[in-house]
Amino acid sequence: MASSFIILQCVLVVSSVTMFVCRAECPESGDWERIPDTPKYFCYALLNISEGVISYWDASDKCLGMSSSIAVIVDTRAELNAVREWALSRGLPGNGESGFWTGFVRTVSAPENQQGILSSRNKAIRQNRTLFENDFGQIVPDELWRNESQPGDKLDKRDELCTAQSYPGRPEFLGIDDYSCHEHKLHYGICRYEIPG
Ligand SMILES: [Ca+2]
Repeated sequence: MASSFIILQCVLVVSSVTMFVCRAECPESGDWERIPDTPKYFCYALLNISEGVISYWDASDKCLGMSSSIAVIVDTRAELNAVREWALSRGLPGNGESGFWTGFVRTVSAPENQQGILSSRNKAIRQNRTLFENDFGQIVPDELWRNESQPGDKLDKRDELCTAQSYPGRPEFLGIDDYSCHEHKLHYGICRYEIPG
C-alpha cells in the first residue's frame, strides 16, 4: 500500500501554542521528485528510459506498481510544460516524436467497420473532446489539446484512445494529442503520486 511508504516529517513548533506539525513527503522508494510550478502535493517519477518506449497500458501498470501512482495528468498547459521541461532535464529524449503518455483516455471506442470504413458516428466520437477522461472521471481541460485539430485528426484504422505529449523537445508542440494506446507510435512513461493530505 502507498501509505506504508509515506514519510512524515514532524517538527516541533514552539510558539504561544506548542505543537507538532507533520508534513508528508514523496515515497521513499523510487526516484520521486517534486517539479517546480506544479502543485506541492504531487511527486513525479520518470519510468526507466533505457527500456524504450512502452504502451500506455504498460506505463499505467508500472505506475500502479510504484506506490499506486498514475500515468501523469495535469490541469493546465503551464503545468504540462513544467512536467515536459523537467522530464527533458531527467533524460527524456527530446529529438523525436515519442514523448510521454498522459492519463487521459477516451471512454468510447470508435473503430472502422469490417470494410475499413469509418462511420460518421465514429468520426464524431473520435473528435469529441468530452469523451477523454482521467481516472477520476474529469474531462480533459480544453487548453491541454495541442491544437484545434486534436483529437480525431486520424480517420484511419487507428482508433486513438490514449493521449500523450509528443515531440517533447519542441516547445511549439506543447499540448496533448490522441494516440493508439499500444501500437504504431509509443511513448515513455511519467508517474504522478499524490501525497495524502
Ligand atoms: Ca491525433
